[in-house]
Amino acid sequence: MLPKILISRAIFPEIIARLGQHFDVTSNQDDVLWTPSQLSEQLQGMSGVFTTGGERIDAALLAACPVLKICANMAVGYNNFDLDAMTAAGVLGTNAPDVLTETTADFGFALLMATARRVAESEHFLRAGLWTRWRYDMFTGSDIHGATLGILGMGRIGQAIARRGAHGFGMKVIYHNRSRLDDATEAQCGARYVGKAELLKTADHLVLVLPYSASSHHAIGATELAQMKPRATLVNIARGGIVDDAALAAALRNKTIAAAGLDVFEGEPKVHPDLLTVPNVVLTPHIGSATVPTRLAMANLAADNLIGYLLHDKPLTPLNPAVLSAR
Ligand code: 8YV
Repeated sequence: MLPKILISRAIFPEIIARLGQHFDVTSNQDDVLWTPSQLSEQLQGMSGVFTTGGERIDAALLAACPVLKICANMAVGYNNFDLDAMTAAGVLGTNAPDVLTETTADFGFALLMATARRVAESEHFLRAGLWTRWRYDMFTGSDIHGATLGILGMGRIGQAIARRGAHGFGMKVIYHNRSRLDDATEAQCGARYVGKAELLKTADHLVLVLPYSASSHHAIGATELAQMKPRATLVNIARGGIVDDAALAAALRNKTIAAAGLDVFEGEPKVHPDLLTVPNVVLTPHIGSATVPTRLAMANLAADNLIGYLLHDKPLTPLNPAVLSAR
C-alpha cells in the first residue's frame, strides 16, 4: 500500500501527477481554505502533508494526527510551523530555500523601483483621466542609482538584493543582521555592516528581508520610522508583522517617510484599512516568488522532500533534523 499524503491547497497538476507516482494522494484542487479542524480531519491517516505556507501546524493539530511524519512547506519561510511542537511530536518540517532567492530579490527591486519612482500612484492618476499636461514636479520621486540601500536581514535573499544594488545600480549598500557576514561575502555583496540605528538613519531606501519570529515582531514601528529620513522609502518583502502597519500608515500620511512598498501584511490577506487610503504606498498581494519557473521549483522541492523522507529516509531541506537523529 502506498503511503497517504495530503496536498492542502491547489497546486500545479504536474506536481500532483508526480506525487501520484509514489503516494496515495488526496489533493485540494478546489482550493478550499480549511479551518484548523477541517485540516486536522483531512489529515487523518496521512503520513505527509504538502503545505503552502499558510497552514498552521501546531501542537493541537499534531496531537490529533498521530501518524503524520512530515510537513513539507512550499515556501522558504516557515512561521506557520511550530517547530518545537513538531520536533516534540517527531514530525519533520521541511521548507523550500534557494530556488526562490533570485526571483524574490528581483521582486524586491521591482517594488523598490515602483515605490521610489511612484509607478503605481502615477498609473492610477493616468487611468483616472487626470493627465492633462506636463508639470516639472509631476510624480517626482527619488533616485535608486547612487543612493544608499539599507537591508535589514542579510540571508540569501538579502545578499541577492545587495548584489543587485551594489553591482547593478551603483548603490552604497549597508546592512544589519543578527550576525555579521564574513569579509569575503561582504565584499561579494558590496555591503557594509552597521548597527540598526545607523541603518535606519542612513538608508535612502530600506528593504526588509528578515524572517518573522517573536523577536522580529514590529521590528519597524513608530520609533524606528521616526528615525528614518523624511525622503526615505521602505520596502517589506519578508513577512507581515515585522512592520507595525498602523504606525506605517500614520508615517506615510504624515510624510515622516516618503513612500513604502509592501508585499506582505499583518493578518494578510486582510490589509490595514489605513494603508488602503494613503497614496504613497505600493501594495502587492504576496507575490515575491511568483514566477512560473520559481513556483514550479518550489513545489518540486516540497515534493522532493516528501519523496525523499517518506520513501528513502533522506529529506533534502529538513528544518528540525533532530527528528531524524532521534529515531
Ligand atoms: C510563498 C514566501 O509564496 O517562500 C516564502 O516564504 O513568502 C513565498 O515565496 C508564500 O509563503 C506562500 O504562502
